[in-house]
Amino acid sequence: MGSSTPNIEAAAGALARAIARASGVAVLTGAGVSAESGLCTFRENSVDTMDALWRGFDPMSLATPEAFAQDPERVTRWYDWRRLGCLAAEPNPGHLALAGLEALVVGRGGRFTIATQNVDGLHQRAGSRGVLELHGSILSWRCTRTGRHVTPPPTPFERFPPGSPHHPEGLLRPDVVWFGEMLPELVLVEADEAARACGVFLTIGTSGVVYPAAGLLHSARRCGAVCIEVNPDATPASGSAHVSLRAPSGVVLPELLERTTARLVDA
Ligand code: BV8
Repeated sequence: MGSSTPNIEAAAGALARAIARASGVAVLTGAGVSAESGLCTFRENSVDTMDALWRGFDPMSLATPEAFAQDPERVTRWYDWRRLGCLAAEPNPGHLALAGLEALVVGRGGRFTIATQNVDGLHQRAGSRGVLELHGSILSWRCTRTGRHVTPPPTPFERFPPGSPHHPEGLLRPDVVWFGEMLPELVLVEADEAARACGVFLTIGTSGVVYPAAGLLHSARRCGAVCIEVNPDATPASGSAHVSLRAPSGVVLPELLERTTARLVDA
C-alpha cells in the first residue's frame, strides 16, 4: 500500500473495533467509486470514457429541471446515453469489497448502510443490500404528468424526449434528483440516522461539495464516528476525515476488507 500503509492499518483497526462492538458502519459514495467501472465522474470528464458527442460539456448544466423544461430532447438523450452506459458497466472490486464489508458487519450483528449519490445501480449489482439512493436511479424513469414509474428495456429510446405510456401529453424523465430538487425525505432521514449512529463512517469517491449528501460526514463526525476518506485526491471533506486513504477505491477497499477481516480473526 506504499506511503499510506499506516493509514490503512489505522482504518482497518477502527473498522475491526466497530465490528467487534457491533457499533455499525455507514458509507457515503460518489461517482469515484464507479470510475473503475468505466463510468465518468462529474468533475473530470475523462476523455477516454466520454463519447465524442458529449465531450467537454458541463453535466451541471443538464442535471436541472430548468434544463429539462428548456430542452427535453437534449437532456433525455444525455440520460439515455448514461443509462445504457450504466447497464453495460460491471461492478468493480471496490463495489464488491463494500458488499463483503457489509457481510462482515451484519454477520456480527452490526448495522451497515451505504448512502450513495450514484444513480447507476452498481452497489446493488455487487450484492450490497443496505443501499440508500440519495439521488434516485437512472434505471427508473417516470411520467411527468402522472408520476408513475417505468423501467425502460436495455435498449435506446426510440424517440426523444420519450413519450409516457401513462398519459397522452406526458413525457418520461429519469427518476433522479436534479439540482434544485428535494431528496426523497425518508431516504435522507434514514441516511442521517445511520451516519449519527455508526462507529465508523467511510466517505468514498466523492468531492464532497453537493448538499445535503455531503453533510452526512459532518453528522457522523459530530456524533463521534471515526471518519475515513477514500479518494486519490484531497477534497473539501478531507479536513473532516480522521484517516485518508489516498488511492483508487477499487485498489484500496479490497485491501482494507482483507486487513479488517484478519484483525477480527486474530481477535
Ligand atoms: C437540494 C443526480 C433543497 C443526477 C446529482 C442553489 C439552488 C438550488 C440548490 C442549491 C443552490 N446552491 C446550493 C444548492 C444545493 C445543491 C448543491 O449542493 N449544489 C452544489 C453544486 C453547491 N444541492 C441540491 O440542489 C440538492 N437538492 O438542496 O434541495 C433545495 C431545493 C431548492 C433550493 C435550495 C435547496 C440536490 C443535489 C442532487 C443533484 N443530483 N446527481 C445525475 O446523476 O445526473 S448530483 C451529482 O453530483 C452526484 O449525484 C453527486 O451527488 C454530485 C457530486 O458528484 P460526486 O459523486 O462527488 O462526483 P465528483 O465528480 O464531484 O467527484 C468524484 C470524486 O471521486 C473526486 O473527488 C475524485 O477525486 C474521486 N475519484 C476519481 N476516481 C476515483 C475516485 N475516488 C475513488 N476511487 C477512484 N477510482
